[in-house]
Amino acid sequence: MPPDGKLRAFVAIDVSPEIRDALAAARGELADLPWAGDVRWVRAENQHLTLRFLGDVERSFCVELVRELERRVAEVPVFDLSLVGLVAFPSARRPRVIAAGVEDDAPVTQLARAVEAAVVAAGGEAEERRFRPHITLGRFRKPPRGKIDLAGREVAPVTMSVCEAVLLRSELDPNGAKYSTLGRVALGTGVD
Ligand code: 3AM
Repeated sequence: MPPDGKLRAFVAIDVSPEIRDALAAARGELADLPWAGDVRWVRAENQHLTLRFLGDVERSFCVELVRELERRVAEVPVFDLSLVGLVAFPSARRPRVIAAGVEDDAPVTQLARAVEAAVVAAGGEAEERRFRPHITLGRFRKPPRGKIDLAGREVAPVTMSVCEAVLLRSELDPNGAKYSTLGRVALGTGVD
């Protein structure tokens, strides 16, 4: 539980039903692998692309952050996001997470930079770690023995239009996190 008065939050892209379907099919492709039973799979409704994890923050910070996000995210043009490939994070040798990658990091990285600028402007700490866009499919309960091989396992190259970013609250639960939406901010349409 976060300390009194705080909430655990992150900024993300909510994914489309078509992307959820493609992720479910990709998960099916992994079911026969020896380590598949060691993975806690993310429920479809919880799938998203995390732009910035915030940790435990004050409600007042969230209010200020949404204000900053509204200004900065509006300057990022709406873009298409396509799935490509399955990856193990942080590496195939020591995987903690199985995820779908995205094709063309540039637009989503631009959005993540705008989010980062908003976090700092709202009074948050700067993020040191490099942004690596992915959509988590599942997390290892215990690390598999040896390197895992995802060769030949695919995810359909589905595309969605990214029109907004969301600020989500995360409540941890032994049955999986519960996410709720604290705010939504629109990307720019190029029309003033
Ligand atoms: O959906 P993904 O996996 O990309 O891994 C967590 C998840 O991202 C990440 O925040 C998202 C919502 O829970 N996360 C959780 N704890 C974290 C931490 N301490 C974290 N990211 C960085 N540091």
